[in-house]
Amino acid sequence: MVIENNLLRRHDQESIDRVENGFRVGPLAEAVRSAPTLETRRGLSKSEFEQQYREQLRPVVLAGFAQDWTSVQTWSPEHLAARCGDAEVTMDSVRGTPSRRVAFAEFVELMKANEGDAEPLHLQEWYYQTNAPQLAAELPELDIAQYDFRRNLYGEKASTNHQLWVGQRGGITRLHQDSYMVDVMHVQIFGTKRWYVMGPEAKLGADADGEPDFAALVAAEDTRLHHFDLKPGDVLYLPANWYHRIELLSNSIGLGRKCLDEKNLAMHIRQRMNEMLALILNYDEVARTHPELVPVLLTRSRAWANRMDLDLSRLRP
Ligand SMILES: O=C(O)CCC(=O)C(=O)O
Repeated sequence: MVIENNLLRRHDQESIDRVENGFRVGPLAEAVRSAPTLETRRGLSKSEFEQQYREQLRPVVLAGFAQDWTSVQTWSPEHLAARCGDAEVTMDSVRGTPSRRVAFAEFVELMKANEGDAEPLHLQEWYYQTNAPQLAAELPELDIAQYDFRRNLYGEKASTNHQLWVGQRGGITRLHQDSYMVDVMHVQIFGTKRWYVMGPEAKLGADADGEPDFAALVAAEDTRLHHFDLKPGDVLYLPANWYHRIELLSNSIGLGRKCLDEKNLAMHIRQRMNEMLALILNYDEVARTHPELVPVLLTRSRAWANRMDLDLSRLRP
């Protein structure tokens, strides 16, 4: 088995905890405080976005790009509880914490009862279109996101699997890269989130004592560490494979949507095939070496099959 040398890319709990700890104390925590903010543009046209950012793989914050959305102007956790309180959601699905299925209204009640020093509650990756599709009208398509090639690959349904992220001040989404070479296009709807991002080449190796070498990480030019705050109406574009970690500065609602750039198509397919072939042809080893990932991969594959209306009992439809 090949061991992943870059700690930022490992999925085991110990590595995730070590990276998270690096954001709290030591050289990375210090570097973050003086890290530059991400380039921010206001009033950018679609063609300017295409030429100056997407084609050049440059991340950018589009300030106020979604400021006219009804959701940005009217939503709050309480507002959503009144609109779709019965929808079942998975609370605290953050890695390492036990998750729990609750009705959305209950989640909001628990948030209210949980003010103070308690561990913040977080609802991550709520695929709201499955059980609260009425919300979609207030989260309109972004013209700058039309390039999402997943429509051509999987059909309209599978390409609109946007997620809502709803959480409480202090909540954290730990550093990760998104799978399958998709770009991040995140819309901040309510509250403020602080993002920490690093370029796809960022590498965290071990020092002479076998400890994570955060000093080397922050010294390397490739790391491209930035931090910035996303406010209601702002849209973030992060090209594929940029690492991101998020801290909720207040109670927050964000819309996570992904876009597959056609130039990443081959790598996207390769990753999905790798995943599926490993599960089919090498299940025992995958289950032994990545026990935490197996249920996630199975769930994801089932969700894709479902959205693509595949009949899994037949090989040729
Ligand atoms: O908002 C968050 O906490 C995480 C969002 C995220 O990781 C994404 O949109 O890719």
